[in-house]
Amino acid sequence: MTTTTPPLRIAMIGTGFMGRMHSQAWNTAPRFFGLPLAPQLTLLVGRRPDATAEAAARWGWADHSLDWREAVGRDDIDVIDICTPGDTHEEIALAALAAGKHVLCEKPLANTVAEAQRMTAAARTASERTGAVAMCGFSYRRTPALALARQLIEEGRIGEIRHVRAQYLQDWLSDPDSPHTWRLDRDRAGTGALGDIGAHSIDTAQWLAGQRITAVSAALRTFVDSRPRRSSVEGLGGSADDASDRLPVTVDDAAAFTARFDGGALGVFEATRMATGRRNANRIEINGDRGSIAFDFERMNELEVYDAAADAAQGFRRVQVTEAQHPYAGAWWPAGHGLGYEHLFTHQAVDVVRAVAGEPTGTPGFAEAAQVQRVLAAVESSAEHDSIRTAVKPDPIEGDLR
Ligand code: SOE
Repeated sequence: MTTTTPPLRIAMIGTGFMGRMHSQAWNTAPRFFGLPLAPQLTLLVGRRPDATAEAAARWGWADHSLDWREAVGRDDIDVIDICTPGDTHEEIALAALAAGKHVLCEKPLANTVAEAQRMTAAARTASERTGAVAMCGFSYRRTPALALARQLIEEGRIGEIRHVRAQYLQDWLSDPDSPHTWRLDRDRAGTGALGDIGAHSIDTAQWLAGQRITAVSAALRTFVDSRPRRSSVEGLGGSADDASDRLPVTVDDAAAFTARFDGGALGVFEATRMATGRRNANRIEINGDRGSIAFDFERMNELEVYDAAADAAQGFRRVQVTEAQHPYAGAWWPAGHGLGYEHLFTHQAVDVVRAVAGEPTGTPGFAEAAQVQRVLAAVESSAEHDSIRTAVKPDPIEGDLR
């Protein structure tokens, strides 16, 4: 970036976990990557006056507001970055696209398929009319190890894909007195573990395999159906002052499903916030007829690779994805020094800037994210139909098993 690099003026809506993360990303991206446009943190929109002013000052936003419509209406804004709960995505995105802005929207794209479809249609119209970029923040695509996995699979290194095995395991709700959050409210979040983290697995699986999910068979479970009202500011986990003042949980705590892919692969998926000891284990393994890849975000700088022709005597090889030639890695530290969760969002900001400048980095777009939404809806529908009453059960046991 030089002083003559044209600006890309960002307004971000939301000051929670993702607001913090995206703020660091917009700040960091131009410092480490050569970018065709220079992101400018122009306007931060929050809900609480003091907290929003404080966040804007801390994270380097030039201005702040309590009304997202101000961001959409201002001529000095190019990109609207939506970091709010899912029930607000459609309204903000539609207004932003109609106003000729580029949009980056946090995942999942929406709370329902109908919303996602309207957002996709609006993105298509805006792209034709103004060249607007509309991307959804499936940030794990920007993990160097997963981007490398995608390259290897595209090169045919694991051959024809037979199995996709994806688990996204967290444990921040395993304590029944862990406080309530908007993420546990169906009206605000759409679904629970399914849409919040299972959506990442669905997106990653389809993107890596280059195949689409065409059928699912699912079970959803809510283990704790009420949680204490949170007295402090929004977050994940933590504690509540009064465990007896409880709000209902209206989403799933855990989801499990099998899936068929259009290229013939068989998938097994699991998403949970109840896997004690697993903080953020976003894992995927893909087996092809010539080899396999395996990844666990808790070891995010590594990719396990198995080549059936070369590695039969030793099993999986552990590739440290920290070399300059690996995706995104060359912009950072000397080999072996590793990256963290925040780098995914910096890479995402880099790809948004490049997409606005016309490079083919603007994926996933809204249409692709809406397809993930359809899979989420299919999982929910399957789980409803395959309830414990109607599920196929093994023949009852006669006598004991001794
Ligand atoms: C909470 O489950 C959460 O912050 C998700 O919302 C993110 O998408 C995931 O990357 C980490 O966990």
